[in-house]
Amino acid sequence: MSKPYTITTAISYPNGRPHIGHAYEVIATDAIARFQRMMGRDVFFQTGTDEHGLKMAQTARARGIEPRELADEMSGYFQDMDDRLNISYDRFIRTSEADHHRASQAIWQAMEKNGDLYLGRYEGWYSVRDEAFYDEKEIVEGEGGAKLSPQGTPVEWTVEESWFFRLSAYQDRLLALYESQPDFIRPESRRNEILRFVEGGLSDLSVSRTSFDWGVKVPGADGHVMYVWVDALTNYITGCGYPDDAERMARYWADGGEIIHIIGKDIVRFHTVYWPAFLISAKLPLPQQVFGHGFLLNRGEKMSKSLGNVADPMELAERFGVDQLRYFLLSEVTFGNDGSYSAEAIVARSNSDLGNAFGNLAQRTLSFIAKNLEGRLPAITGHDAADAKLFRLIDRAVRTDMPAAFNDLAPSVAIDAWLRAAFACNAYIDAQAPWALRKTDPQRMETVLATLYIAIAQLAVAILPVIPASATALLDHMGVPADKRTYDAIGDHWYSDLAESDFVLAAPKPLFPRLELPSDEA
Ligand code: ME8
Repeated sequence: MSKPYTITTAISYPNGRPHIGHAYEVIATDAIARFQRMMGRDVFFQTGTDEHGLKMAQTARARGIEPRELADEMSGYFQDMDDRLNISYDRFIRTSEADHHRASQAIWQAMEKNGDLYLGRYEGWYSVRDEAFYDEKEIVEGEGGAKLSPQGTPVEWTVEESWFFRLSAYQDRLLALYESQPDFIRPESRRNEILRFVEGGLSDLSVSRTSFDWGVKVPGADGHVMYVWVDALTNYITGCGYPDDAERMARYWADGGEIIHIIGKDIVRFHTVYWPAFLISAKLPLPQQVFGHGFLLNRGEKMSKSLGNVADPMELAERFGVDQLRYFLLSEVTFGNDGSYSAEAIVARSNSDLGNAFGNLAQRTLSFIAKNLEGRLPAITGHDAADAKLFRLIDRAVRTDMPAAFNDLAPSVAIDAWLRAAFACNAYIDAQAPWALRKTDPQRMETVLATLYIAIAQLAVAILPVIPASATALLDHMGVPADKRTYDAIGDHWYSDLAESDFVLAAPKPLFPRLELPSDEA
């Protein structure tokens, strides 16, 4: 049995409804988790909501409700979105849950035992929007002399009694980590950013707050709640059984284990500086990799509530289809780079790749069989060189190129290999022209159709992580046995058994109906 595979998204602030950036992150992570499961891995996939902190407290106050009420309401929208988008999470964690409070207090005590926590007084800048402390040297001047964080968010001068974490003592250990585990931070551009930041020297980190009480209580320190990022980061080990379930920890959060955090580029510092320092201090294993994906922009512009261009992922899924949206986001954007989306780009992608390249291929082939052979699967009478060439090409895409790309967290590269294989099938069908063979060589026609049937099934399996519902519907329709729906098993000889069984192929319905844009958007 291969090693377990732990993969997580960031946990989102439920101070508003989910936006397309949240959908993007969880879809990408879901595709990778689904891929790993298909490779036979024991996967633990966690996502959820980050419910404490000042941002939540202030949003709730502005609405005249309690933070818990806000969290309950909004967290529900995130879960609904995940379920609607077919996200195969194993746990949806909410940081307000009891086991998470227990885990956060346990890691706190472990860091305290290691001598890394001390009581002091924080005087400095804080950004509520980022829930982040900034050094004086990082602050920039905005319009009218306003003080801004390097992310461009407003900061306020904050003075309060606070516990500190001795982050300054971790500079060398962190640099040694980045050196010995070059893939700890990906992509490369993010790694360089963090290297420069840590090489510049680290200040101790304020890790508790006394000016509000919406958070995890600091053990033994009345009036203190943990800084929201301390508890937020801890969510990853809560889900792995920390601190009570040693067996589960050994499975999903072990030294040398494969533990991957998928997050956005704006929160790489928290995950690659603070988080490993907390874990080293608490004597816990470190993740293997933190991947900071890019941002999604609306037609190239940053989304913001004031611009009114924040896309609702549920609306897009409703309008274009869940798999169409998933496919678009994963194929259009190179993982790690920023990307742009627009209604017309989703429509164009879906029509060209899913509709024309793959959907039509399946539609043409299956309806031809259903009609001309009355649903009996075509017989194979000796494959020729063209068939063998097509099989080799698909085998390479499905069993070599796509797994390599998914393993490398590069879904767009995997999709590219898949699409090229679909193009090859289209070229094959045009060259072989089975409709012409019907009169001249019906035996060869059957072999060609059978070759296509097998090829289409292989392509459907290979794209399962990206468009699980449509690919499953197609495989069900085609009668492909459930135990053959993996990258390895789909190359087995299941076809002749199916052809000899009493399976009858029904006339197919179009998988990806052509999408149209309303004329005012075209
Ligand atoms: O940062 N495009 O929560 P969050 C792509 N609670 N990704 C985006 C995006 C965009 N336009 N906007 C945001 C938090 N994201 C913390 C995380 S983890 C222990 C705590 C990504 O709701 C963002 O980078 O602001 C992050 O990975 C995730 O969405 C949640 O963002």
